[in-house]
Amino acid sequence: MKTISIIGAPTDVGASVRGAGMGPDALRVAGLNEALEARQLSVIDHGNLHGPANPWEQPVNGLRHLTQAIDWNQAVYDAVSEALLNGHFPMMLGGDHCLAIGSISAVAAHCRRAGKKLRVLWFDAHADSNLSTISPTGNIHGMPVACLMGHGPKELIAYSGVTPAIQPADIRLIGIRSVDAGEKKFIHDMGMQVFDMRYIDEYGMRNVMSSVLAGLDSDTHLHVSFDMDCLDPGIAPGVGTAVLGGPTYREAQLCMEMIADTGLLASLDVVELNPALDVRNQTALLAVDLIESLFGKSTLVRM
Ligand code: 6HN
Ligand code: MN
Ligand code: MN
Ligand code: MN
Repeated sequence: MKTISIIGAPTDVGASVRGAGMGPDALRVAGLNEALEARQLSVIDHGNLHGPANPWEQPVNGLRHLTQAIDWNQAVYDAVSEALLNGHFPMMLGGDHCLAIGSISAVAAHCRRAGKKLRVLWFDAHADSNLSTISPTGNIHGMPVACLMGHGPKELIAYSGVTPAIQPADIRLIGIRSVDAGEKKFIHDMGMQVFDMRYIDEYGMRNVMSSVLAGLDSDTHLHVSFDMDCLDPGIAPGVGTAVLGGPTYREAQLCMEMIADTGLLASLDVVELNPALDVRNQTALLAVDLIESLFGKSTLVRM
């Protein structure tokens, strides 16, 4: 039986809007653990990690709350590493998206140890590929993709001792519709594969998912980093940086179902849920619904 290690990381130090720190408990209140158990998974909920409070300061040298982000990501890195060493499936509940630096750094180190290939699917309205020199906000949740590829403050890019943690070819960005000018250039310079909303409109989600899942084999560790603001705000209002024009409910379900079909999913981040902006916890309930599909629940009738 697969064991899921639930790791809560209740902080919003990387975000522009307060509230994402309440994400882990909102997901529990929405029935996450019970839903996983109903999928015949064994669940160990490690509770919430501890870290520095949000001092709510202005950016310094283009980075806001750097020391706090370093500490939180160290805690996430350690917890995700331990789960992987124990043979468990780490599920990191954010918290804002800067925490994926620690989470994916741990996953990448595990892949190097185990001789596995890594594929990261980054679902987001944003590209999260900012640098301190080009970011319009200085918020570190806008920078994790760049940090993971070795572009960022030294303490944030070297958790495993190996920099960069991942290569541009290891990651696919999906659902993107809000990219800053400097980010666009960085994405092109790095040669990253981005499946933006225009691409999804033109080719359809099925083709997009076929492309992002192409080339996987039994030696691949598949990691999903799911920013709840990827979804259309009409169905997911509980996020701090909502952008119109995201995937519909069914498009999102199809993503999850096609990932489940691979049988390769081995770690997950669920981030940017902001209960302070949610309506009757509906965004958390939607997250749990999508996670059930990620673990094989399906509306499929045909055999
Ligand atoms: N997220 N591109 C904007 C910034 O401030 O860098 C927004 C980033 C949002 C990040 O939602 O994880
Ligand atoms: Mn443990
Ligand atoms: Mn994000
Ligand atoms: Mn986002």
